[in-house]
Amino acid sequence: MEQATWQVKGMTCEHCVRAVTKAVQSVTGTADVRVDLKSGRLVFKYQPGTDLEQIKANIEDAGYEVA
Ligand SMILES: [Cu+2]
Repeated sequence: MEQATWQVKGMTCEHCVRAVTKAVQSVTGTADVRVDLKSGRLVFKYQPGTDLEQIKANIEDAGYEVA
C-alpha cells in the first residue's frame, strides 16, 4: 500500500474529524485513515489505482479544503 499525507483546512471539532475520516473511507482501496484535528493532517493508506481525486472531492463536498 501507498501512503498519503494531506493537509485539510476547516476542521474545528471531532465531528469534522469523523466527517473527513468517512469521506476518505468511503472510497474503495483506502485503509488506516488518521486525522489529526490540531494540525489538520490527514494520513491514509491506499492501494495502487485508488481514486485520489474522488477522495479529495468527497472531503470538499463535506465542506473542507484540501491544501
Ligand atoms: Cu466540527
